[in-house]
Amino acid sequence: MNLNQKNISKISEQIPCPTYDRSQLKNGIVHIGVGGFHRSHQAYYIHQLLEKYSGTDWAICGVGLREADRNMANVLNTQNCLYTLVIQHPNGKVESEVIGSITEYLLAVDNPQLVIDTMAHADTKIVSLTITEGGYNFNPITGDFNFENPDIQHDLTHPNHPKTVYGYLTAALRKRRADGLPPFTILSCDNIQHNGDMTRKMVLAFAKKQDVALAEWIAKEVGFPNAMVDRITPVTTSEVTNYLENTHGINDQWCVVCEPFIQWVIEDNFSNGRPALEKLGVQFVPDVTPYEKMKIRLLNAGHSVLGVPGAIHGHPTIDACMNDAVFAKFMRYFMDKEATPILGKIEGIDIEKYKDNLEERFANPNIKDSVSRICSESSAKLPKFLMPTLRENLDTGGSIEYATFILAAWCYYSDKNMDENGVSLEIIDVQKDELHQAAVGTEGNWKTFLNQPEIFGDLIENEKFVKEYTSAVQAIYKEKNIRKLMEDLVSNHFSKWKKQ
Ligand code: CS2
Repeated sequence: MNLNQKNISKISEQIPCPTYDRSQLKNGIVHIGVGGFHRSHQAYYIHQLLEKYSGTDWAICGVGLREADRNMANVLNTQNCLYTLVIQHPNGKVESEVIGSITEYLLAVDNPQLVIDTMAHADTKIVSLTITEGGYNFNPITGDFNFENPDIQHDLTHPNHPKTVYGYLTAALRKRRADGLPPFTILSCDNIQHNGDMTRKMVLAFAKKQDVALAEWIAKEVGFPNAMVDRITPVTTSEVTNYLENTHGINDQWCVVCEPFIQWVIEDNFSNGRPALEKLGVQFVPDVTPYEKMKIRLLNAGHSVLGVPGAIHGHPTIDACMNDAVFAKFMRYFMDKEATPILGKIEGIDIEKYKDNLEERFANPNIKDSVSRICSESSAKLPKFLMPTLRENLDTGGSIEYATFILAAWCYYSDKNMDENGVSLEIIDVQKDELHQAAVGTEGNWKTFLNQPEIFGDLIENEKFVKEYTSAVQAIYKEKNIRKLMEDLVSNHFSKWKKQ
């Protein structure tokens, strides 16, 4: 059975399918960046809203901005935008459900005007984004908008034929303003602290260059809620696709697999209405800062702390890392000794429980979250997830050895391109070549990798950090046994290699 609207009644004999009338839905949300995460998280919440409560206003029109999204467009369009969400519990229980909240998928490169018109349509109340941590186009050192990006320059001179998210957002807002419509809310769903404030700063910088009056209108009228999003969503593998085919006879070309845990905390700052997501457990709070900081500094950083050395050692997945007592302990010590002291107390949250729960989530044996996904785009992730904790500990005199060890491991990973067993690594990073170039030659100059100010800022000038980094990187290159060094660190025998 191919997954599509026509086959829904047959498929519903196998697994739950939308019971609401999809043909009656209006697209209140346009979402840019329809990856696995959007489909396991926001689209799942909206699906539940449509399923449990009446209302037709908040369906989703998905948008892909890049040529690389063509495959997704083809699959979703042949499946009437239906897909199966496969929720994998740690005890082996599997819950599969067909999600129907996305009603349309547009590939922007094929018809930019259609995307602008859809965003500018009166029904659209929210434009949400998962464009990845690296997708916001800011200069990592200054935090300012990067006008040097050729695509941005193109968008500034071709306002009606944009390529970037900023070109689309401003083109659609310009049209709404001219049409006398209220603007949509811009809702970032990426793992960046103060993601709403940051998006606002970027949109305003771009808009101001194009049209000062438009920028003023945006500044006054558009809501940019900060939000914390959470659900671990690994890359879909053929194992999951085959599972659906073999167990239920469903042919879904791009199902999504995820953990049972789900969380969304949002500042209630919407300029044009919002769905009643609180009915589904979404938390609306006045200030999301403590939640996002906790999530990014523990969960996302914790992932990298396992993933980077995991890749070098040859652990294929995060649960395999957690199954290795040395890795699990190393990650917990990082959280306890370096991340937690910086977080301080968070009102209403038991941090110890939060960390215990993270350990369980990471160890879920049915998630199989590949370390290659976790290490992907480390050049955008580590400066956001890990380095702020390191810097704050440098300022306060706190421990830096775990975070620093991970940066040293990242140098080795970027340099060697293969694990310690000689198996080549799948490195996915837009900066892959630059990282490799920066790491080559480490053995002649131990701190050469730090000569990347766009990533490390001025850390190379910090004596304490450089000393710690140099001993870690030397040990990793010389010992060629990262697990052993991690074991030394967690069992306090580290003086052995630190003195070298
Ligand atoms: C991961 C996240 O990208 C990463 O490295 O830490 O994708 C993580 O799985 C999600 O943020 C979970 O909510």
